[in-house]
Amino acid sequence: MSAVAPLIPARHKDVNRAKVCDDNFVEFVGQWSGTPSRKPSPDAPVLPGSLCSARDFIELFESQLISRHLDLMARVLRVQQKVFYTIGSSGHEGNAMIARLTRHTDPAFLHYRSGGFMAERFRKLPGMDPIMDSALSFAASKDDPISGGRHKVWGSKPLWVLPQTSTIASHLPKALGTAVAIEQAKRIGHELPIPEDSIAICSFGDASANHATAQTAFNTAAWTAYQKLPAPVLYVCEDNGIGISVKTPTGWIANSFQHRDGLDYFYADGLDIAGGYEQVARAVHHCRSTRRPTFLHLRTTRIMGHAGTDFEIEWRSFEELMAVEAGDPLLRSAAIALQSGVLTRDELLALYETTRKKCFAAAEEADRRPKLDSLAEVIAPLAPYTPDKVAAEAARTGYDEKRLAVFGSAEKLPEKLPPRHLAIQINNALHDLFAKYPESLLFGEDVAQKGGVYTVTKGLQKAFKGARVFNTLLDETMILGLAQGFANMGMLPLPEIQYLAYFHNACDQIRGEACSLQFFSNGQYRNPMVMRIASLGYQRGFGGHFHNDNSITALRDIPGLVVGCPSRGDDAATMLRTMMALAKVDGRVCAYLEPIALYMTKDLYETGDGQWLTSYPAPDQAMVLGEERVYFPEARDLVIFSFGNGVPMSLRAAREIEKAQGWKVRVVDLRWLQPLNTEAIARHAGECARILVVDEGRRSAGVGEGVITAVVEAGQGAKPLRRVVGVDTYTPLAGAAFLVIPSDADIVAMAGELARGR
Ligand SMILES: Cc1ncc(C[n+]2csc(CCOP(=O)(O)OP(=O)(O)O)c2C)c(N)n1
Ligand SMILES: [Mg+2]
Repeated sequence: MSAVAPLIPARHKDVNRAKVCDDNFVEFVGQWSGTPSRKPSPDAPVLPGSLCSARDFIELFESQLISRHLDLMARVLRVQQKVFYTIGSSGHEGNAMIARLTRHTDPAFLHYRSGGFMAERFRKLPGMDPIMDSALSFAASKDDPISGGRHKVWGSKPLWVLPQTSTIASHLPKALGTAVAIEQAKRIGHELPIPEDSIAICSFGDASANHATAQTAFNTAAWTAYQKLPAPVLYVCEDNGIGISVKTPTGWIANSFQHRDGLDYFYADGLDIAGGYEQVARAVHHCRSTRRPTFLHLRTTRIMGHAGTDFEIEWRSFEELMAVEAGDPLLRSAAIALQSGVLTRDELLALYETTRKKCFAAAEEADRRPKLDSLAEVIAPLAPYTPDKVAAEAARTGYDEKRLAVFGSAEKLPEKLPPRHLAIQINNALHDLFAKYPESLLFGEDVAQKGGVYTVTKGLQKAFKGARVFNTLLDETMILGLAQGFANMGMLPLPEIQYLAYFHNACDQIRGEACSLQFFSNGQYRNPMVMRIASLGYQRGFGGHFHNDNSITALRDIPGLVVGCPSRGDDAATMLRTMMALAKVDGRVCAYLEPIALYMTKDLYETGDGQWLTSYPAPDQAMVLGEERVYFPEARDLVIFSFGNGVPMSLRAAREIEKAQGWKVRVVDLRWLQPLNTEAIARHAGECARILVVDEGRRSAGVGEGVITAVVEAGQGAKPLRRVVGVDTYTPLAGAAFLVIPSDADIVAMAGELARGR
């Protein structure tokens, strides 16, 4: 033990920094010795020269206190297992100003330190209770009005706060997408669910601003503004100078954003309501009136650590911690309250303690409320499906005039024309669906004038104009962010990803964001979309891995995502109709995989036989989700399960197998790859003597594994069964590609093995 007296009083050395901050506040107010001014009238400036009135201030201060006491409560009750989340808002409570200066109909995508913002936004509608609603979320009670107990999120349906996942920066693209959508709606005559002059608000931390997903959103915002296109997004960077334990270099945010063309920079002091209010007001006004992307650099600090589990004293000095804590914005607000005469010391302390009591009482009440206690409840909002409504919507007609206008005349309607190949029928289906859904939009790289790399979208822009069919900048994350934005505003987006290989770098926009929205909002928000992806291998003449990627694995394990892959033109049309209906009716996110190598395929068995051409199904025809196509249903010696390119290959191989083995072969085109129709798989496996799975994807984690599992789980695993699959490798260029993916001959050979009992 050192004989020297510690420089820092023992109380301040407490490992429990929440308690230190709490005590600091009480001590600060108790010891305040200034001379208060005469209490201002509610409409008078809280301090001379401030734009913030006394009324504004006192409500903002109350919101700050609610936020703070929710944090303090969480730290105490987490230990008692009554609260399950401790990432707090302490030091960031100034974000309440943004809520006050915007409307409850401005869609908000919030940083996890948004307690102040939320408490303030709750004031915008009568009869709402920020404390109880938040407490229910902290307690993971199924009465939590936003997530139904699935996660502690900041969110509210009536208040237009869309809940976020905890992946930092992933919400920035969709916030911009929402801003663009607000403007685009006017151009396509879509009625918005919010006022036309709304802005999208999006907050995040200073470390998060460096993330690739954030940077692409900033870049796209600037790219949009550069073309003089409106994008009213208010990006709020809550700069506390640190990300968990990594300090942001001093001045980095200002340096990096102050002079960014197309992203108008504003600074506000989030630690000081009296001064910061006007600065925030200026930024909000700029964004709303100019409709330009606006970057608000909000000064904050972070007290009480990153989360309850972050014992800062283990990696920071007490001196440093105390310096940070001295900058607590609540101390500044308390000083303003006392100095302005808005509150006396006693009133302030009473307000502080009453707010504490309310938060604890709400938390105790929340703890008594029911939790999610059945699996069915947990997953209820994940993947809603109302089959009858979807079927009716998919087959809905009644837009004949529009069809005639699009296709030219009754004789030119695609169902009246001779059979055509896949690309043409997808193109026809898109024209049809654009006539059916005036709120649909298609966008991606090269999709407009060029009509896509494979001309699948050719003519669509001409027919439906640039507001509905347009090229984006080259960034898949942003394409999918835009899609979410349009969907948030009630439109029906069809984003295109140029190649499957390029989906992967933007996967989180579907995995972490789009597919999670219904789950984390308990079905209250939805972002329906049909994502088209040119996919799979077997291209001749345009080779290499990245144009022939055959991995569907990354899509198949995304909860709630529907994945389909048509192998022929008629199925492509009916599947697309069903996906649009799934999006429209049940808000689903769908991935529509277009096998590139089959786009132009006309023949099946021999050159010129035209057997892979199909007639266009009339618009009242649709495919049921999960329904397979069966070739030779009477055959029972062997069933081949396949999809995509594997279907025509299996059909050709079936002929050879019949010749070689004398077997009648059934071929099942699964068509829907997620969810897999395990019942149908079990049925066909049960009816046939042998089973082959032809999966052009890779051996590991591919669709084939799912099919075999379904077969085995259905009790059919004792039957002879084999897989013909791609190799676990990248696809090489030119002819070598065909060494790593299944061929007709491989299927025939595998049937031979089955016959020999190997
Ligand atoms: C994509 C991603 N990477 C890492 C994390 C883990 N993580 C959570 S918060 C955080 C720091 C964020 O710092 P900042 O953006 O400054 O926000 P602050 O917590 O300081 O408010 C990190 C690394 C994450 N949530 N998401
Ligand atoms: Mg930070």
